[in-house]
Amino acid sequence: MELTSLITNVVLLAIFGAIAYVVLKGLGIVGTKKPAIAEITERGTRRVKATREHVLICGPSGAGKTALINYLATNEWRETVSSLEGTKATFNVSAKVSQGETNNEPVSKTLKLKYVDVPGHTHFVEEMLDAAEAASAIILLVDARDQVSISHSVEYLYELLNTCRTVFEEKLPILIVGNKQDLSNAKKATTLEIDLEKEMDELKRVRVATMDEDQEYQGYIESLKGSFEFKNLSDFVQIGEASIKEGNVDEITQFIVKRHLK
Ligand SMILES: Nc1nc2c(ncn2[C@@H]2O[C@H](COP(=O)(O)OP(=O)(O)OP(=O)(O)O)[C@@H](O)[C@H]2O)c(=O)[nH]1
Ligand SMILES: [Mg+2]
Repeated sequence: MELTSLITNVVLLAIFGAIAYVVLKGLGIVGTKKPAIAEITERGTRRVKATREHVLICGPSGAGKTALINYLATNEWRETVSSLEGTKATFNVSAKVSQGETNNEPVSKTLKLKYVDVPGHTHFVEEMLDAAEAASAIILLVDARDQVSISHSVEYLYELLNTCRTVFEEKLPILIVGNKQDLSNAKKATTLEIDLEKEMDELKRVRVATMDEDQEYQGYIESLKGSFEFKNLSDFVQIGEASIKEGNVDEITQFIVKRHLK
């Protein structure tokens, strides 16, 4: 008799426990999994935990993004037209890199990686920021002989450093490339650097003046006290040169391979 009532009590307790768990789970009190990506939609307040599985190629329209992705994939130069949508592709990229401190002889390394090229039009900015937050490295292309392209590239850099909290806090490597060095009036990396710094200060002035007072998150550029200087970001932002047309992409391939070597 006693054994029967004990079993009955255990069964009743189990049923009660199960009902309580279902009710508490429904209320979100128990059993809720911590999301990998915080569910706050405001980009600046969100830090994205991503798998970092692609190299992002971004920058203003006409800078040479599609030309670069084609060249890296095929080793051949092809004329391109402005893209209407992004491109995703996986292919091998090789570069000669030095190994460690004891052996200075550069050796050739080949890595298979995924690449994403996001078109340089304003309606792709959100797509570009999503791709940037999940990237393992970022290549920001600029048409180095075009002042408009240089000004627009600063807007991209502003978004990457100021709006993408993940990019700045995780110091995702960024290579800014002054492309079209085969053209006589293309700016070299040193001149480009000075130009970009000046343009960034001007853009910061405008953006801070029009900033929303209730804005929760202040990005790197907005919270800068003095002038914008690349030397303060030298641990993850570099400036290089290329001529995709002439196959001069060594700085780009070295950047990619070095970044992904284990
Ligand atoms: N002279 C020269 N022209 C280049 C070079 N790289 C690209 N171009 C040309 O620049 C133009 C724009 O190149 P794209 O690769 O289509 O530019 P994009 O950045 O993909 O532009 P969107 O798709 O509009 O965002 C094309 O006419 C290319 O042939 C280069 O190194 N030298
Ligand atoms: Mg394109």
